Amino acid sequence: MSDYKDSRLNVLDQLAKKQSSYFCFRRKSLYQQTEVCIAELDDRIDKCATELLGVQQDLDTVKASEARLEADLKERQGEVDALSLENAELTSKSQLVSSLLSAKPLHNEGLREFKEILYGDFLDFANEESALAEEAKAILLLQDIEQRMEEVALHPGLYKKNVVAIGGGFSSGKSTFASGFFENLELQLPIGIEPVTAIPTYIIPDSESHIFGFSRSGGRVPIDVQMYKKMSHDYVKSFSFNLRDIMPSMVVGTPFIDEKFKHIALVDTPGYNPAESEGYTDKDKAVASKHLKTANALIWVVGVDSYGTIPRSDLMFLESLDLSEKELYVVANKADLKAQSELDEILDGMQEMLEDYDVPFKGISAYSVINQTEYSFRGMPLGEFLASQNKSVPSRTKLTEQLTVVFQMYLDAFEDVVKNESFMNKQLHSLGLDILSLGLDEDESEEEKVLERIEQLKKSFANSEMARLVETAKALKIRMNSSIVNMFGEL
Ligand SMILES: Nc1nc2c(ncn2[C@@H]2O[C@H](COP(=O)(O)OP(=O)(O)OP(=O)(O)O)[C@@H](O)[C@H]2O)c(=O)[nH]1
Ligand SMILES: [Mg+2]
Repeated sequence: MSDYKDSRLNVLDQLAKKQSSYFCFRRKSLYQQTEVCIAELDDRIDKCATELLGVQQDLDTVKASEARLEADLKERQGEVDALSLENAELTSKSQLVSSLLSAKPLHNEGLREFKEILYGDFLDFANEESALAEEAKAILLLQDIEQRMEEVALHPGLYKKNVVAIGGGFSSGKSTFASGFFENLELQLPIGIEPVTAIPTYIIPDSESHIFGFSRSGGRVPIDVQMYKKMSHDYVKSFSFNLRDIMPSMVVGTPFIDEKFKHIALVDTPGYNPAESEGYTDKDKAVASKHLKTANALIWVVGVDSYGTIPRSDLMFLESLDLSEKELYVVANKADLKAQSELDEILDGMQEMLEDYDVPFKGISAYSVINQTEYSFRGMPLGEFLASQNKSVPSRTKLTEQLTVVFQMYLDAFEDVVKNESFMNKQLHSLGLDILSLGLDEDESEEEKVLERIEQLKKSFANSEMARLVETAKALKIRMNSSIVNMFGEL
């Protein structure tokens, strides 16, 4: 029994040994296989890592070129934006130019008649007569009437308004002063430290805001606020010609801050003395002068920051304007930049200079347009002067009066000639009588010859020619006056 048991154990022992070496062998082979797998996997991981690195580098390259492209795109976009802005600008400029060139002149029969007489029969008459020494002045006065008629015909809002022009050196604050009257703060005249105002602008109180440009041919075109804001010297220069040649003036109608200015129309003019650099500023003096001359009153703005007094060139320019029919007020602007003690000295100095140059003025105000504050004044204060200008001036009456002045100049000149001729006639007549009564030597034929020459001289001093010219002048005045009446009747 025990032998059997032992042999069984033996067998089992051997079996176990065999089994164990089999499992060892299996495990070993599995282990080896796994190691191979791991090595393969490591290999693949390395390859993948290398590939990934490559992909990463590609990605970086793509990202870098994407960034470059984006920057490029941005640059191109900027260029496109700039080009479309330029294009929009050019389009709006060309639209303005073409609408100005094609603007139909507003037809007014009275105005047409006036021009026809002025440049036809009147000029013939002026060429024929030689009595009036100041003929150039008479013609300029008639051209002033023509200009005023054109302005009123184009913008009837000017009718009955008292036109107060704002003049002065460049950058003295004229446009800022005029903008001070606007109720609509969105709408301001272009201002700046460089010469800004290039095109004279009429500013008329109206219930709504609107802007028009006047064309050379007598038409008008609406101008939008955005374009208007750009209407500076630089903008005018940016056209390849002088825009002012086809748009000599503009009108801004807008509600005024105060009802008490309802009868006033302002004219903002270019500075008369811009730096004579490139561009069209050299003509500013003539343009300013033309508009200042036709206004009823004049506000002269001086920037006290730059001069501290009225510059001599201002006084000489003022002297060149005929101020006899106009009221002048001087605004010593930018007074906020000076101490009160300096301001009184400045005003005294200005008053003295105006008196030295014999320039009549209603007052001088040390004023700050920006602060709308008056610090001191001589004569009347600015507010009082403006209030005194708030009067309805029927343009028709004013033009008729001006016409009367012109023809009176002719009639006075003719009267002087007639008086002189009558005097000469009388003298020649009495000379003839003296010769007859005294007798000239013994020779009667000589006496007759002298008397005949006296008769000829008397004929050359006969008044008939003058009487005809007086009649022509009177007839011209009646015709021109009725064309003025017709023009206003058509408005
Ligand atoms: N300190 C101060 N600056 C002012 C005053 N009024 C105007 N200015 C400034 O002066 C500069 C010129 O003003 P504008 O109104 O353009 O002058 P302007 O006389 O119309 O100029 P042009 O049209 O170029 O002849 C601008 O920078 C204004 O801001 C003021 O009362 N005080
Ligand atoms: Mg200006």
